Amino acid sequence: MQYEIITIFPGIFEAYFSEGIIRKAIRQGLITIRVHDLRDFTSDKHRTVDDYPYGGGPGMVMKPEPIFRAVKSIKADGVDTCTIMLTPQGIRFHQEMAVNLSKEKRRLLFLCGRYEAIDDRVRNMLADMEVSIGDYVLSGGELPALVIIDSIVRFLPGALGDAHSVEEESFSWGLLDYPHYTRPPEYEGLRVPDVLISGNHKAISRWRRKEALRTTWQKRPDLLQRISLSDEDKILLSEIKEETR
Ligand code: 9D3
Repeated sequence: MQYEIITIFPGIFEAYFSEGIIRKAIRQGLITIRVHDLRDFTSDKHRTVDDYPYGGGPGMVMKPEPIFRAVKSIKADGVDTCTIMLTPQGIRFHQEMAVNLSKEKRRLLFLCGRYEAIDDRVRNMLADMEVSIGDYVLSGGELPALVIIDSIVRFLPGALGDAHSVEEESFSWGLLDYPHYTRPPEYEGLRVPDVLISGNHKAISRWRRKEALRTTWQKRPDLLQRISLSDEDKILLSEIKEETR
C-alpha cells in the first residue's frame, strides 16, 4: 500500500513514521510513504502557500496553485489515486472506514490543510473524499492524516505480527476492553483477580467477556445498542445489572 502526503510541515511526519508499527510496516515493504513539502510546488521566492480571503474575514486561505501542482506531479506516474482531504467539514472517521481504506486498491493521497481554510476549488476538483477525525478544533490536517494512516496500517495483513490475533479482535469488536493485569500478583495489597491466575481458560474467557460488557454498559451504553448480543452476553449483562442493584 502506498501513501502520499502533501503538507507544509513534513517534519511532523518523520518522527512518527520512524517508530513502532509504521516503521515496521515500512521496513517489511508492506507500505511506502512519501511526504511532499507543499512549498516545493510554489514558484515565488517566498514560497507562498497562502493568501487573504476574497470577501474579507479573519485568517488566511491556502492558495490553489501549489496544491494543484503538487497533486498533478504525484499523479503524473499514472497510478490510480484516491485523494483524501482532511477538513473539519469532512465525514467523521471511524473504525469501519479504516477497514475499508485498508482494502483500498488505489494509492491514498492525504492533503493536509493549515491556516483558516483551503481554496474551495481544491475540494471541488481534487478531493475524492473529505474526512474529519472528530468535532474539536485542531491546527491543521497533519495529526488527522497520522491518525488515519495509523489506524489503516493496523489492518494490513502482517502489520501487527503474532502478538496480535484476529480472534481477539473479533471477540472485542464493538465493546470496550476488559481490565488487564500483569505481574506481580499482589502490589501493595492490591491483588489481581483470582480467576486470571487460576489457569481455567474457559472461566477467564467468561470473566473477560463479562467485564468488557460491564465497562461498556457503564461508560458507553450507546455501543451496546449497535452490536448483536449473544444469549450468553444477555445472561452476563443481567448478572451485571443484578450486581449493581
Ligand atoms: C477556528 C477555526 N474554524 C473557524 C470556524 C475553522 C477551522 C479551520 C481550520 C477549524 C480547524 C482548522 C484546522 N483543522 C483541520 O484542518 C482538520 C481537522 C480538525 O480541526 N478537527 C478534526 N478533524 C480535522 S481534519 C482537518
